[in-house]
Amino acid sequence: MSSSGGRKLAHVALLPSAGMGHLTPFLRLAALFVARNVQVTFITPHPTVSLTESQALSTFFASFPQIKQKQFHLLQAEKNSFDPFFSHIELIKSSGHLLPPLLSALTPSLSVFITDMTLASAVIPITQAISLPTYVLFTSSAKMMTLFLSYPALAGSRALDDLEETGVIKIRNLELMPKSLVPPPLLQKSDNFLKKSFVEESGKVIESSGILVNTFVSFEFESLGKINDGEVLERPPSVVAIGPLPPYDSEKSRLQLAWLDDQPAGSVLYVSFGSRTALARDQIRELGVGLITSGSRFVWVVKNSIVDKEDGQELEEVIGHELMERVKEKGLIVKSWVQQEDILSHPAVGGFLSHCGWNSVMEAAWNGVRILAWPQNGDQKVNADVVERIGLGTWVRSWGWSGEKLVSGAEIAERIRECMGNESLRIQTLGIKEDARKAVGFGGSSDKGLTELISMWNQF
Ligand code: UDP
Ligand code: G50
Repeated sequence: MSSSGGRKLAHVALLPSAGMGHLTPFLRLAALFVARNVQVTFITPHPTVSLTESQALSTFFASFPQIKQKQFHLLQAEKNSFDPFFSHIELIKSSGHLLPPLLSALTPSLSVFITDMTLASAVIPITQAISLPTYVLFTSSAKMMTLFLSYPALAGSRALDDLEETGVIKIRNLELMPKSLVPPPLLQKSDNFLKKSFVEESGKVIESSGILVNTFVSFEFESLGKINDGEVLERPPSVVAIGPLPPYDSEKSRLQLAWLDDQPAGSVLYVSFGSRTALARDQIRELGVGLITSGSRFVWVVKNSIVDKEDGQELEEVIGHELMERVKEKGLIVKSWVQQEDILSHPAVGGFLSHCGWNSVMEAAWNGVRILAWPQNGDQKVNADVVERIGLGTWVRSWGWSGEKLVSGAEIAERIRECMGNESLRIQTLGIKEDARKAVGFGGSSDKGLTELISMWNQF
């Protein structure tokens, strides 16, 4: 705690997990805290998986000199063939015993600790031992949280077995979601990272002081209600919606945008599958054909490998010379990190072909850009379902999970045309943008949630 003019101020430490999808919301939350005079220490697991993460950290600390950075040096990584982001999460967890000396050296002493839902089982026992109130930032949807919080009970019952594909997953007679939305590893009989993670982390998250979630009340009213009214768990930790976490200033680069500046308002489709999803080569090429045939203008971010450092191939090798030439006529194609916020906030951009990683969904809502959902893995179908129900976009369910089938260029083109030409969807998404801005604006639901938390922490 520190004092300023006799008033106590909270000192909060943040510990994010691996990958941009987890790091970005933590950075945005830290920036919000600074704007509200909360003292922030940001703990950075070192090394990071991707180059992008280390670059984002450098830019961030240069723009926020008032935030203290503490490097958390991880144990030596073992090389394995497992998903690099999941194996890094394991590494951060297994380095947990190195945290106590780092925390006890911080001055003034901490009022509150905030960590990611994927690290709860390693962090909470440590912070409990020093009586440090600990909150969890849940970086996916509240709908996903209903599944996460009930998973230990579901996995211990027969609720996940013997269900038809169309069957509905229920807990204590509450309908959660159809089985078809659930991340496939959670339904497998054999052990896997996600199952283990859901059981271990969920069991500890319920011992936290509370959960912050990057969503907003009007966007996920039903799921937030189910949790906070005790329908999912009898005594849940309090769940506070604080989103959409707004981008901070240094995220905006204003580079790469010359081409967009010359396009008519709302005419461009932005195509990206996030920071850690590479489509199969044949699917990348069908997507290219689809984009060209759709007749729409587009900005296409092609991702050829899961981790950026390992992607040495030239764009032309990935999509082929002929396609490359045709694509250039109508679009901008890149095979590098782009500032998504710059693109989504550009007036030329009207649509977003997205895998529905939750950050992307919140960013689309923030900017009022309609989504053509193409979920690939993990929590993305649950998120796509939220998008479709609230009217932020459309979803072709028959396209299936990643690798289930090859979706043809002709079909992709048709759906792009439908989405870009959908005037009622365009108007609806502008309404969602207004709701998003209201939620974080003065007196809005997310603003109030965060204000109440901070004033409580200032008393600690
Ligand atoms: N992102 C970006 N540029 C890219 C790819 C991704 O800025 O080229 C950002 C995107 O804006 C979002 C995050 O990286 O904030 C990705 O998180 P998301 O939850 O959408 O998906 P994930 O990458 O975790 O699958
Ligand atoms: C990433 C991924 C698959 C996946 C998820 C990812 C989620 C998000 C929720 O983020 O479902 C989640 C909560 C707790 C946890 C892990 C993930 O321990 O590749 O399903």
